[in-house]
Amino acid sequence: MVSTAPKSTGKLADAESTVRLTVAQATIRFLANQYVERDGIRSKFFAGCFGIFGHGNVAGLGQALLQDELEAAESGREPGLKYVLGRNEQAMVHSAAAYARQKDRLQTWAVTASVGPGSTNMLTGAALATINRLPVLLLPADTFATRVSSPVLQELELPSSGDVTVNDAFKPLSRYFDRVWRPEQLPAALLGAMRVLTDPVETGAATVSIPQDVQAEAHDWPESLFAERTWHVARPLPERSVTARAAEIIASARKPLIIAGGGVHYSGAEEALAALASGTGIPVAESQAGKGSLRYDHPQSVGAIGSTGTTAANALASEADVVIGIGTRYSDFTSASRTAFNNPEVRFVNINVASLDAVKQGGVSLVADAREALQALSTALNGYRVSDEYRSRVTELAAEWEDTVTEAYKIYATSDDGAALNQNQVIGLVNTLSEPRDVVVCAAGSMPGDLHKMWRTRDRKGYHVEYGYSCMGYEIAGGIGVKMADPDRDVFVMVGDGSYLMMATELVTAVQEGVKVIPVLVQNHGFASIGGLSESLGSQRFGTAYRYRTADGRLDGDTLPVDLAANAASLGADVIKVTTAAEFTDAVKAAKVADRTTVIHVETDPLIYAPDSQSWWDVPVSEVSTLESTQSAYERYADWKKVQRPLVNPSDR
Ligand SMILES: Cc1ncc(C[n+]2csc(CCOP(=O)(O)OP(=O)(O)O)c2C)c(N)n1
Ligand SMILES: [Mg+2]
Repeated sequence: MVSTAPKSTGKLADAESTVRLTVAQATIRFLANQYVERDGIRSKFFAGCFGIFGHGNVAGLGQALLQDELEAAESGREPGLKYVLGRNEQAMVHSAAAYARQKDRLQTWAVTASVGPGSTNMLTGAALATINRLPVLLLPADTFATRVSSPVLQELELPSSGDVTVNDAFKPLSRYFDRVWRPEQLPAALLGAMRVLTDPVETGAATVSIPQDVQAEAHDWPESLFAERTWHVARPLPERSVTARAAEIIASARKPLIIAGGGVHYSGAEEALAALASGTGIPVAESQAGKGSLRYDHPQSVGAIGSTGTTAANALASEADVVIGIGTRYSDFTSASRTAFNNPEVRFVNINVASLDAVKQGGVSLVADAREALQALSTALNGYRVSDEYRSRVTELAAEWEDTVTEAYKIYATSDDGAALNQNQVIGLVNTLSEPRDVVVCAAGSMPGDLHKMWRTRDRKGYHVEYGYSCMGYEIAGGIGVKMADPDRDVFVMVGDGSYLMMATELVTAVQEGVKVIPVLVQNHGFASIGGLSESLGSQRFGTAYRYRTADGRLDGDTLPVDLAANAASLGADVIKVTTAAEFTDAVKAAKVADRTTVIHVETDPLIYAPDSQSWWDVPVSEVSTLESTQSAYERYADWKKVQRPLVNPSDR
């Protein structure tokens, strides 16, 4: 419906045509017309809108999505925003974030939730997206702007303030937050959200909170609001003098080490990185988000670094005289809680599009797009090569770790005599039975660390472990996002029983949408990860196993008669229950040819761990205790604390 402003006199004569729509209808129409462009490639920014309706959005955004879908069907076009009904608001945000990651942040989803609990269920998802620097647009509904019938259902009603609602909790978790109290505020709010979502430095959760009455309110919008808009995703160039300084430091290095982070992927800098590594011989270690920056068998690849690193990367980090961070946040897992870099002369060169990360660890901050910076550095390094001796050491260390992994993956004859598999073997089987382009997804428990160490990544988008927030429950929802983003790949979702129990419900969404994922459900009756951590910290695995409470009041009775395979089947998935390696192999083959979501359920022993990475993670231990186990753990803790480096490296002073 187009109405034209009266053409009476003067300025009014030039007034733009307007369209009368509700705030919600205008929001959907605007979002459907947003595009991004990078390197000359343009694509729609929103793949669709996840949603769960309640009274806060059913008649506003819900009505607008319905109208969009019906109008599209009538005119034979795709809906502006495809609607997908999720099962849990947090999970929908995970799916959107995973989708964005798989698309290198060039496309994402909007997520609409009802007022109150529907909206606050998205808070965890918002934190995850912001921490992982992944764009998601959150559209929580809010209580009435007019407040005529306050207090309404699900209203916070603070005695100290009239304008605070539960949605204010999104503010610290969002890179952009606005509340649209009046229709006139909508264009600025949407443009603000788009600016942040498409900016590689700023990106994260963007939240536009729309009160339920405002969603349904009509307004005359200028037509230009709905014109196609293309947002350019920038590749900021490195400054020439800083590149020269960085190259000078690298060229002086005898034992340089690159740490590749998620920024390598988002910039699409893998080839530039491989060229630099091959040309110079500088070894490349990877953070969780950066894993897959190089193929695992690239001559300069030394695999994972840090607390869950390989012995190869950690040995090289310990000696390195120049560390070159590329697109890394230097989380505690990457720096082994600042115990990884032990050369007293170590210097840092940090390439990052975000100055926040570029200044970490001190040293030279090359604030730029990773691909651009790597290309500039390759030229500036002009023939620099590491010594043959260092090159051979890298090769040897990498080969040693590969042997360790081969051993951990090994299936012994006894494994096929009905003996249970251990988690290393499960990872090995999935790795060897999957195709190079298939994707492994995980987030929390013992598997992220084990995958970081041992997964042999063969494709740049083949490894997807969410480890900025390490959020239990992400796995299945995230797997759905990955599969929607990249339907040609099989998606293996590695999910522990603990994580599964937190958010298995998205299996229903996978079934509904015909999105096929392959969850590998590792049942070890509780928390192998936190159990092991607890033991190492002197807390004796207290409260980490799913067991009956016994007569003496402790949670250490028999394991519970819980059948997660039956649970998955009840949610509509196909399920294959396996014990042996042979059965596991058949199950993976069956799941790969199936066109439905197929869960592989396997029991493992929580007491068999991945090979040690000779590293540390700072988790404080009680300084005083009546328990001997805690006292000796504290002694070990205190020893590690002595190795921990202060915030700024000495060489940077
Ligand atoms: C939402 C959330 N709550 C708590 C934690 C802390 N935590 C990390 S791993 C873990 C246990 C995971 O259990 P499971 O999924 O069975 O994996 P396992 O440790 O057995 O490999 C817990 C409680 C978390 N990461 N996320
Ligand atoms: Mg478990």
